[in-house]
Amino acid sequence: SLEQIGISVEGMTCGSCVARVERAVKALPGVRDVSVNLASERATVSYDPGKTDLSDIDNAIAAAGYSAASEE
Ligand code: 9UX
Repeated sequence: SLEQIGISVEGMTCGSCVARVERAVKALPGVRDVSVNLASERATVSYDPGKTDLSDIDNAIAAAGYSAASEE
């Protein structure tokens, strides 16, 4: 089953940053939907916890060059 989580993302300053974060998270297995908001500095992610861990999502955002802190 899918779970929806909010993630605080720091370091995004333009629309291309948003696209980079979305692309990085969408590439993970089990991720169904990603929505990133530049103004609120938040990502909302729907994913299958059986396929991807929350820490994998944080790590993917960090590897893309931004700072992520998921809020469960
Ligand atoms: Mo925009 Mo973001 O020129 O890493 S892509 S600042």
